Amino acid sequence: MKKLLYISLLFLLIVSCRKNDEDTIEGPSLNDLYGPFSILDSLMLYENVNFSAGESVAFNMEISKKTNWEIEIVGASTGAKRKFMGSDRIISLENANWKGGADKFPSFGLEKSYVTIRFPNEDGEPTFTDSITITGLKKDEGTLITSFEDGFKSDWASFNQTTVSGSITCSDDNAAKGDCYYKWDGLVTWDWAVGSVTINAPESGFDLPPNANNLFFNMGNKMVSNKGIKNCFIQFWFDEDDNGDGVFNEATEDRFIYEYWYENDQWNLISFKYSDLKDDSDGNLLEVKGNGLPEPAKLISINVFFLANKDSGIKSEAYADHIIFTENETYKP
Ligand SMILES: [Ca+2]
Ligand SMILES: [Ca+2]
Ligand SMILES: [Ca+2]
Repeated sequence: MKKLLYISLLFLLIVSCRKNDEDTIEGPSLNDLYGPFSILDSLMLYENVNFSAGESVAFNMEISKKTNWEIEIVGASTGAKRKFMGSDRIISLENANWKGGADKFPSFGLEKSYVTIRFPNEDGEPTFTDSITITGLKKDEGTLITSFEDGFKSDWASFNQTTVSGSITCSDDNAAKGDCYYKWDGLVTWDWAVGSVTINAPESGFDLPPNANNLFFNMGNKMVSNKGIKNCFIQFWFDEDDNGDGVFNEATEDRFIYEYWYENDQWNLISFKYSDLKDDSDGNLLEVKGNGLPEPAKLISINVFFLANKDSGIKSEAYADHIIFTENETYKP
């Protein structure tokens, strides 16, 4: 009995030592450094995925050692991109579970998407490719104001300089999400103002959650021509019906103005907390005519205004798409 106890104690000791060794060794194991690379359990993707039905894509794969891998998914017609990276030996839904989102605008559409898996640190940089067709889009969280998919609403208004065409444009594969977006295009040599679209709330209002502190405004924007740092920007007007009489009075009610200046010529997500509208970019209280409180429930109009340098001598072109409010976090394209 005593002997048996010794033996089992010894055994326990060895096991625990081994375990300890593995846990405390710093850096990669010999197998990870010098072991042969092979795929033990290869990737098997379904033909289709319907994200709107709650499906997702898990890139299940098992390899012989820990090594860096990257999975890149690219939408065939949108060019949308999503990337996963890691170094675990087992790739599973724990570290690579695609729920239909892109890393940034443009978003994926109903399209074929190409999957490439690379192992950049292995001999010959082995690469695997596959594809999967998206038959249903991921569901957006939040309150969608418009993605410009359903035409110009009767509540809305627009302004364009005489030389500018500003309108909803569809089916040219340039949208940030869906098929359509809003586009301004024209040469304006006498004014920074190019054009604007005013999204007035329908009779029933925008139906936004009341708390400005966890509510984010989001919109996709792309500057295409007459671009450059300090050369063009989008100016938003958020008009609130502070007294609740159904109309906005410029002299007595809050118009919060927010400016987004050019950063690069890709689709960008403009995103900020609604409560941040009370301050200017230096953190000083914005001077407004109403009660000075950003109140989403009182918002009755959003004006999206494109301005660009009048002295540059070239036409100004910019796109806007997918205006959506989200709670607690920014929009995920
Ligand atoms: Ca759209
Ligand atoms: Ca009013
Ligand atoms: Ca207010």
